[in-house]
Amino acid sequence: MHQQLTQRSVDLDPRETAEWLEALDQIVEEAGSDRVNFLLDKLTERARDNGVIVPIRTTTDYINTITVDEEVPYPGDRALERRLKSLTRWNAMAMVSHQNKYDDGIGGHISTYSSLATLLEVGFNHFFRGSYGDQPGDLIYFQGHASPGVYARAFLEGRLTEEHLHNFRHELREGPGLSSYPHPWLMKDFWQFPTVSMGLGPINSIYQARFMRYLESRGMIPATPRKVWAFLGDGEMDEPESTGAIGVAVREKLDNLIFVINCNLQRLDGPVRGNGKVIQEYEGLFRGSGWNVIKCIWGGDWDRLLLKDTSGRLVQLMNECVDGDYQSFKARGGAYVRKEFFGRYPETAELVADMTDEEIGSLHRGGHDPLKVYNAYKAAVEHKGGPTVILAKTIKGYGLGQIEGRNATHQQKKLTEETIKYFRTRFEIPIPDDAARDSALYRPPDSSPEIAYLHERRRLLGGYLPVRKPAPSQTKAPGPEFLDEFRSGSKEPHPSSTMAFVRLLGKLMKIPEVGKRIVPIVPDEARTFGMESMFRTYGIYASAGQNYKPEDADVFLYYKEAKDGQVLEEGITEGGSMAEFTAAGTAYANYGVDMIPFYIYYSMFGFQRVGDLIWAFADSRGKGFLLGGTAGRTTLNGEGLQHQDGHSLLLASTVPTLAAYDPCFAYEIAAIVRDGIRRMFENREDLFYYITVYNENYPQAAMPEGSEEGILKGIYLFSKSAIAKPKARVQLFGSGSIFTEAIKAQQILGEKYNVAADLWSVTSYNELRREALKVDRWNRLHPAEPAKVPYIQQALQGSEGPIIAASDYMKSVQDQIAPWLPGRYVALGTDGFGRSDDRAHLRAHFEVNAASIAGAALSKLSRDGKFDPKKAAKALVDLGIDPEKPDSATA
Ligand SMILES: Cc1ncc(C[n+]2csc(CCOP(=O)(O)OP(=O)(O)O)c2C)c(N)n1
Ligand SMILES: [Mg+2]
Repeated sequence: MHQQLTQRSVDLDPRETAEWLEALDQIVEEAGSDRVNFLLDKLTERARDNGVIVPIRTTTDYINTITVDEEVPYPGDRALERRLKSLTRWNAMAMVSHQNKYDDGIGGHISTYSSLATLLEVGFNHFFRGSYGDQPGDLIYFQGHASPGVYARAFLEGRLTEEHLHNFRHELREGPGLSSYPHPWLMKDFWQFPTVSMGLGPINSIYQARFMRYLESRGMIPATPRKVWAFLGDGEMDEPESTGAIGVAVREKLDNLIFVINCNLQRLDGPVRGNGKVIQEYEGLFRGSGWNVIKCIWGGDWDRLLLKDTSGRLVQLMNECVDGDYQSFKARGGAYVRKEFFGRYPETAELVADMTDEEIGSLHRGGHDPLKVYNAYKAAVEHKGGPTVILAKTIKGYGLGQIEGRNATHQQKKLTEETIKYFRTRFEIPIPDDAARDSALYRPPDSSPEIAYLHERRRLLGGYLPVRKPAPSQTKAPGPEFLDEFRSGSKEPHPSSTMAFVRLLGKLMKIPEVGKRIVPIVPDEARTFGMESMFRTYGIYASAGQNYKPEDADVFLYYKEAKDGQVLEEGITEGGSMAEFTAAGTAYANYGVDMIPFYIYYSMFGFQRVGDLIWAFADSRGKGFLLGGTAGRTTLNGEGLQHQDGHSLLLASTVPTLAAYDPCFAYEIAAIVRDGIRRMFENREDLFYYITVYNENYPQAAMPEGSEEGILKGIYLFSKSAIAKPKARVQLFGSGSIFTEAIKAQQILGEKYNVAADLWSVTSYNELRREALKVDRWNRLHPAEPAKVPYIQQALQGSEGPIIAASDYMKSVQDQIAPWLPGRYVALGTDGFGRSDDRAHLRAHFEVNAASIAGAALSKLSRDGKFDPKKAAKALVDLGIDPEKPDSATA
């Protein structure tokens, strides 16, 4: 294949070729591209009929996609822009180098930005819009490790001060600091998108572009030419998330999306594709998926050589060399390139006979040539009907002398004096030797032509970027009457908490002003959760509308797709759904509109599958509700080990801004959702919610008077035992579906053993622990003040006896509050792998059924000297518990 390709590049009969090409040009001109495609198809067909093997080619020669005669001249002041770029380069380098000199090992990256500088600067000077009239501007995902360059530009713009830059990676000192990478959590007025966990930028940006269309289609924002730009590393593209959703962008015709892949041919350890060509690989991948692919490989100084290349040998050579070669060419300089590259063929050696080694060594790559980059961007912005990817070839560590293109360049932080001097001379930074040695920052005065130019360009483009500017709240949370429907409990047939939630969501969607902001998101599980009626009522968002008659068209609740559909049916992609949830949950900041996403999914396929996307959501100050459906290790019967979730709550506890709840009853969910909307959207608090919902049907209880505060804080007394003269007293905690087992245990204990059991519904161990830790901390830091009492202890004030805390989650979830209940606490939970069986067997296996709860109560009472141990042992047997059965934790 390789041989075939290269042979094909050699033109055996240039005159004949010219005739064919001319004929083609004429048809392009006279009849347009449809006719050309028709003829090409016919030609291919005829060639195949004649026995010619026509390979399907998704790649083109290793040259620029945009030819010289297609280029427009550069519209900006090249000299001033070069100066600005050099200054940005300098300050980025100086900032990192300076910090590492004074704080050894503090880190930072120089070489990523040095490869990216032209790609960003052309964007800043000509493309990135800060606003569209009164609408927010373009959404830009910056390569995370290039943050020093973005800071350096903001410094030139006067948006960051010298103090900021001197506090790069010193966020905990006096004065404002700069975070290592883009983090909206740490720099909330600056960064919009956390991108440094490789692969999240690509998938999030695709769904951002899709969500932008959704908002436009639903009339939530006006349609603008706004773009989503994603700057990505070529190594980063290895992540499955990076390419996993590229088909979505084509299907959705996202011409508002531009990927720019910074192909510096290296990642952290070495070459991305030493034995191949990363640009060709991605060209094939993206073009094969239907993207508009623009390769920007060679700088303008190659044009002359390519023009002279009548033999086709130069293109052949370009095609032949692999990235490992190209990296060596850059790292080893001009003489080496003359010998090892051009020297391979007499024709190519001849092409550069009139050039010095130095000239050969400094032949540019496309990603470092502003004219080439400008033309690539222009073509991308003007492209209609689908997404564009620009594959720009660059040099890692560009301008850093000895470390240019070296395998170890990624980790370089401290530069030698010699490198700094070289850099200063190469980029003509007007600062004296000693200041250079000291990595001094440099900003010309505001009156200088370059700074004036910079401000003018940004003014024309509508403002500075990046900037994060949340709009004021537009949301009023539903009032207390929202709970009314759920206060009195359910009637037969009793619903599950999932059904109750779906009902609640429907109710919310009917409230004017709030309803239109709701974004239900499902990854092909709507029917699992009983949400299919929403398809018909609200429609499934489909950018193309519905161009077919649905199979179930004659049924009232048919599968309705619509351009203005409200439901986002993402298909089987938890990653994609999470990315969509992220776009929706940050719309308040990025588009200036409050959108309230509810993403409901199989709880098992949440945190452990897309945990990093959830982490990034938190970093983004995202707001919304995650609903872990089919929750619990024993409530989801039948499914087994890979479906039954007993730990998502524990994982949820690791996310600082996530309030996680494990409610049992409809009114609890209603209270949590109502308060959630109030806190997140009305009050603009930075948090989001995780709520488990189960698929077991049981009576939804009536709401106990005065329980709302406890529901939100994490615990409330559901019912006190009515036994008059009990032998002993215990407290039973229950969460989620397992609370129904605690209710049964209360009965068993009372009726069979005359033990009084008070019942507590624990909606959130996570929240209780957080509050208690906060109080403890305050007490620790204020030893001279009266100690405050954590809510969990306040709530349990005066309660008597041991506490048995059961849930459908691991014991560690319950154990979170054990430190505040010393000596009283027994946790029952679902440690261990799930099993395929029914609920009764599962709950017996994991020891979270009513019998196990009752047994645990008696056992603990006996240990406390409140119940005869022999009777307790007999009770266990009577309750059907085998004391010698295997431990589910290790079974
Ligand atoms: C998920 C993830 N894994 C690993 C890393 C560590 N890491 C940071 S940069 C980098 C190499 C990046 O290479 P590339 O994408 O080619 O970017 P370049 O710096 O070359 O522009 C790695 C592995 C990370 N940030 N995220
Ligand atoms: Mg790279």
